[in-house]
Amino acid sequence: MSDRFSFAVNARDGLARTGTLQTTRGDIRTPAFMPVGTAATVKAMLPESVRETGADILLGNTYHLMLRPGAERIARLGGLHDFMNWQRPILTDSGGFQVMSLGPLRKLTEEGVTFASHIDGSRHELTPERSMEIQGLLGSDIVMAFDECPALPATEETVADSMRRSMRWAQRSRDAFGDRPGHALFGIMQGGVTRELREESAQALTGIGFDGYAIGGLAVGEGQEAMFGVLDYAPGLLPQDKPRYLMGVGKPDDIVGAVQRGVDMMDCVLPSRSGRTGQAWTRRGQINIKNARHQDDPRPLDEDCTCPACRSYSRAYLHHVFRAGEMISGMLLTWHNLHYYQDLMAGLRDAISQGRLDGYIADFHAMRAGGDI
Ligand code: PRF
Ligand code: ZN
Repeated sequence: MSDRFSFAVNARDGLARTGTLQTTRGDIRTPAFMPVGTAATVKAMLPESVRETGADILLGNTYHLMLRPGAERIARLGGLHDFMNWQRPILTDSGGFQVMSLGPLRKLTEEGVTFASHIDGSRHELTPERSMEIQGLLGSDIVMAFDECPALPATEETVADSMRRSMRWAQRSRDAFGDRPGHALFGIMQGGVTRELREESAQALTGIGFDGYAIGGLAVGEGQEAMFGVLDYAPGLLPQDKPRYLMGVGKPDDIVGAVQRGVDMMDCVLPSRSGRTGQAWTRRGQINIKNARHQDDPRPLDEDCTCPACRSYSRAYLHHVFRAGEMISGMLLTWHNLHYYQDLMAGLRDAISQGRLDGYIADFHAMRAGGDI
């Protein structure tokens, strides 16, 4: 690990922690939510607007960028930060998870995975070594080990075999990554919802040694109760002094529950994707802006929100532009949702620092109404 990448826990409240991840491209305040910038853009947002919502770091995807525009091209153009005009930290996912969920005609072997592009059908291969190479070409600050994530429910044997292969791939990822000062490599725990498999996976990863540890293989159809069941013990299997990243999570109440159980980082397409489909997330619950009952409503989405959508536009306007298919609809709702998510993270960080997380979480749940508000 480089001395230019470090993690310090500043305060704890129960199992929750707040801290700072230092990188050469700036600090990441944890617990952190990472907006997803799959195709070298957080859809519908300028990078400076993403920053204004409070994001310290973005997530990018090996799978999408290797297919279009290509990792070698991005490297020739100066790397992903310059290419997309985001100079702060970027974490890139390693591609295996996206191949399995998006790539047709995929074939998994011990070596890696071959698949057809979802864009033009061309054939490609990803291995731990190639994934490390691509993430290096992109210039990612936090590189993820190459893993495989089985969809749940799956038999325990399937989950065990897959986890053990991911651990062999984790070692190959570590070897291929080598020593890259200023760049971090995170391992990814697998093992489904089986405690013994999670323990075996944690042991394998800590034996190899990573700069941070992700909890993968959750939020893949097991439901929140089963996910929290794993999160009740999984963070505790990982080193106390390293960041823990829960991949692909989640809804606001998933995030709150994960932070309460000791998770430091998360990412999810939900705030950006649902912004484009007319869903707004607020402290009081969800708003479906498509609903006709908003068409005469002069109020903002949330009176207390300071985002541009809430400062300057009514629900009636947001309803209108959504119905009319105007681009500003996705822009405003995405901005609001990302702002809400970052506000939530800032609230969690403050509450942990001040030792009042339980009260914060009680208020969080009490404020929320069911259904469309
Ligand atoms: N592995 C990787 N990326 C992921 C996941 C995983 O298990 C998940 C599971 N929720 C989301 N993204 N590499
Ligand atoms: Zn708002």
